[in-house]
Order: sequence, then C-alpha cells, then structure tokens
Amino acid sequence: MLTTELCTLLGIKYPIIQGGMAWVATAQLAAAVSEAGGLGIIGAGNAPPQVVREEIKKARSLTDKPFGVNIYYMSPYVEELIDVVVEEKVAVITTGAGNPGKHISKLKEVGIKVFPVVSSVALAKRLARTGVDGLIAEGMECGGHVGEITTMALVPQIVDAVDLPVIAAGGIYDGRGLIAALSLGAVGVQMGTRFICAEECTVHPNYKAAIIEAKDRDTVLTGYNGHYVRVLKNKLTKAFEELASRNAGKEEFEKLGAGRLRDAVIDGDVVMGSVMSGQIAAMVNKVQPSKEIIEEIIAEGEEILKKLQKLL
Ligand code: TUI
Repeated sequence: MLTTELCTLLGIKYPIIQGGMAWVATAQLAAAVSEAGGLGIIGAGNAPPQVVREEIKKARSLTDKPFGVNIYYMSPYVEELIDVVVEEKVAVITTGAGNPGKHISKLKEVGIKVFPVVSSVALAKRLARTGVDGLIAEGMECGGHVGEITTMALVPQIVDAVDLPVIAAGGIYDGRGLIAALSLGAVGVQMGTRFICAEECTVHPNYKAAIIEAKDRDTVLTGYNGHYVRVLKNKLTKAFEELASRNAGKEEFEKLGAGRLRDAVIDGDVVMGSVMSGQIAAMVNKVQPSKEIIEEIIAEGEEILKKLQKLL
C-alpha cells in the first residue's frame, strides 16, 4: 500500500491532506476527508472563535479520526483561535499568511502538530527555525493567494533547504500529481480545488459547477503590487483588470474584493463573487464523494509506481 512517513507522523492512512480553504473547508468536508483516510482540515478563515469551536465539535461528532484546523494569520482572532485549538486539542494545525513561531511552545505543550504553508525558500527556512513539524510548499498553480514559484520548482528547493517533512501543494489533481510530488521529495500532498467538488463540500452548487466547467486557461491572477489571488475569470476579474490598467491603489483593490469569497461560496454568486480555484480546475469534471477521490488517487499512484518500476 502507498504510504509515507507523513502517515505515521499524523496517524492517517494516506498521504493526502485537504486544503484549509476559508468558507469552503467546513466540518462536513474535513470529517469526510479524515474518515476516508486523508487529513481533513477546517478552514478558520476570518470566522470568530466560537464558530470554529463549534466546527471542531461537529467534525468530532462525524469522525474519530485525526483532523486539523487551518489558522489564517491575517484573521483578527488569531490569539483566540490558538486558545480554541489548544483547549480542543486538535491533532494538527496548518497556518497561512503569517508566522506561527510565537505560538509553537503553547501548541507543543498539548501535542498539536504545526504545518505552516510557505511559498518561498526564504520563508521556509525562517519558519523551519521556529520548531514546526513540517512545511506545506505551495506552488503558484494553487487557488487563492499565491506566491511566484511553481510547485515543480518550489518543492525540491524547499526539500533541500530544510530538514523537515515537506508536503507539496498547488496543481495536484490525481495519482500522477501525487507521485510527481513524492518524486520531488515531498512526503505527501495538499489538495484544495479537487475537494471543493467533493460531495461533502458545502459550497454553493454554482461554485462546484464553475470549477467543473472551467478549462485550462480559465483561472487568472488578480491583485496589486505582488499580492495576487488566483480565481476563475468572471465579471469581477474584469473589474480588477480595469483597476490594474489604471494603476489603482491598494484601497480600491481591497474595496472591490471585500466579501467576494463569501458571495461566491455561500450565495453562489459566480459572476461578481471571488471563485478561488487552482489551475487544475480544468481536470475536475464531476462531484464525487471524498472517499472516492482519495481512493482513486491512491490507486492511480500505485499503478504509476508499478509502471515506473519496470523502467529499471
Ligand atoms: O493563505 C493562503 N491562501 C489563501 S488565504 C485566502 S483568502 C481568505 N479570505 C478570507 C479569510 C481567510 C482567507 C485565499 N488563499 N495560502 C497560504 C500561504 N501563506 N501562502 C503563503 C503564505 C505566507 C505568506 C507570508 C506565510 C507566511 C508569511 O509570512 C510569514 C511572516 O514571517 O510574516
């Protein structure tokens, strides 16, 4: 069976973790992914601590397998959220958009494993020194906020730069992506976009349909001054392009973007909402149960390993 050191480290069956997508990664999705043998993640996003606590309790009622919480370090509730995950003793946290260094000792005291998401070698080296358990190297093929380096180039550089387990993210859809990531030195993969189209994912059906309909060139980077977000092209991205064409300032970008992810995820506004998606959207062509997604990837990965073995 296809297994890696990540499985032992996290107590999971398969080396697949689900992205901690704000608004998207609810308790239902996280529990389904964990129940299927991966690591499900609740995306805390900007949600208040009490909401996140309820989500943790809900996930616990749906699975007795380990799951995690993603903490978005731009949230106004970071300190309270750390208290929640410590009190609830979640197995793992992944972190984004910030440095969890000052919370490591508090988290370690209750045995919580910490996996920050990073998008550059410099950031990977800096966070590796804080005592984290591993890193998630996120290439710019991913959805949402992106760095500048592709998964193919980023993962081996981070693997070489740190003495920690590295999980590859960005551009991974199937068994081919999983084996490619392992070949680059990763111990597992994190996948977001494909899990948006999991049956158990609670996003509005319009969001799933938009991903299913997307073709290879249908994502675009929007943003300003090195801060870019990958989303599906729509009327909102046209409005962002207009801002960019007249060199609008940060305030105008922020005003136009405010609340748009929620509009897409909850209300199903895929016209003026922010439909964050990775470049693999074009490969997603149906809604499937999380268990089927995971088992398909593992079966494909095992077939590829057998084929590759014959090359020797
Ligand atoms: O965070 C992401 N991707 C995201 S966040 C997002 S939008 C959102 N909207 C509402 C609520 C919450 C989120 C869409 N996509 N990726 C993880 C990531 N983090 N990539 C890079 C980083 C990062 C960046 C800077 C990590 C650390 C860092 O700085 C560390 C330091 O030292 O300050």
